[in-house]
Amino acid sequence: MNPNFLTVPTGVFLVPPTTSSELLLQFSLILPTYQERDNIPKIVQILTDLLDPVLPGAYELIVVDDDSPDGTWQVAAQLMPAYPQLQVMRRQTEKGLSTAVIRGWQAARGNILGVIDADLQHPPQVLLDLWQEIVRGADLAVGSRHIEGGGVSEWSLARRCLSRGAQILGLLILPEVLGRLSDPMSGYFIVRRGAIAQQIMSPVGYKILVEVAARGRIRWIREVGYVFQERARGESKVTWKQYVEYLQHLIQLRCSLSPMQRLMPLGILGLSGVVINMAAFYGS
Ligand SMILES: Nc1nc2c(ncn2[C@@H]2O[C@H](COP(=O)(O)OP(=O)(O)OP(=O)(O)O)[C@@H](O)[C@H]2O)c(=O)[nH]1
Ligand SMILES: [Mg+2]
Repeated sequence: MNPNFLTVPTGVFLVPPTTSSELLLQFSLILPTYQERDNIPKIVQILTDLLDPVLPGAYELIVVDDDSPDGTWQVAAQLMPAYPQLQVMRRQTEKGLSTAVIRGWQAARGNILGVIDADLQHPPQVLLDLWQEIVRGADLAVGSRHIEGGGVSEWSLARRCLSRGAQILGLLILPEVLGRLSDPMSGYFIVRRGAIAQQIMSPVGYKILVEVAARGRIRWIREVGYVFQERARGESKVTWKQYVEYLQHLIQLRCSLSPMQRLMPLGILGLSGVVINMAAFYGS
């Protein structure tokens, strides 16, 4: 088997610590995929053109595909000879966006870990701005649709309401976590390995950022605005199931955060975050 073709055993979701001598790279970017065969060649090309000048030989792209029936993993694997920084993971026994990202990070060799959608809805060039924020010292750099420079392109009113409703629900259940982020629903971010290393992660569903912000040791967060693009190829996988899983995820986190955090769900930090976020809702 090609050594770049990864299989990671299932188990506890621990990201290895930074001190490992195997960590040779600066940056590992995960592209979770399901049924994205038409998007993969383009996004790999764009990301390579973007990152090669900034991090020559010091980064990797890891496609984590859940055995897509359209053969996304095969298409990605065929690209590997042309892109030495590309690795492909095919998962056959597990499914789910968040766990795919963590699987990718478990296999990653970079000190900085990131995630980007593979369907080109996250503008790739924003990655360099996120990277700059990490270079300046942030533990977590998040692409946000709800700050200056951010937005969504052609979302229906129903989808906007669902997205905002999900955010408000999250603020009510986990204010000390979601209050720190203007766009906790974002799936576009970079985090220092040290901030999540050896933290047990057990995300459910789509919202991996919520899991990282809740369980990571995140001191400094920076946000960069981005406009969520419309899909040009392939189909969305979002269904009602993701909203149910999101609620399940919030409750699971609420129950498992430390007793101190549990005692003050509406503590000063969280409450100020709620106020700021509510203000942002009505302002946007
Ligand atoms: N490995 C893996 N990737 C997934 C899974 N579900 C979605 N993805 C990928 O995660 C990214 C985001 O999924 P989308 O379905 O596009 O969700 P979205 O961008 O939030 O919503 P849309 O605007 O409706 O497309 C894409 O790259 C998907 O291919 C999954 O179960 N496993
Ligand atoms: Mg999408």
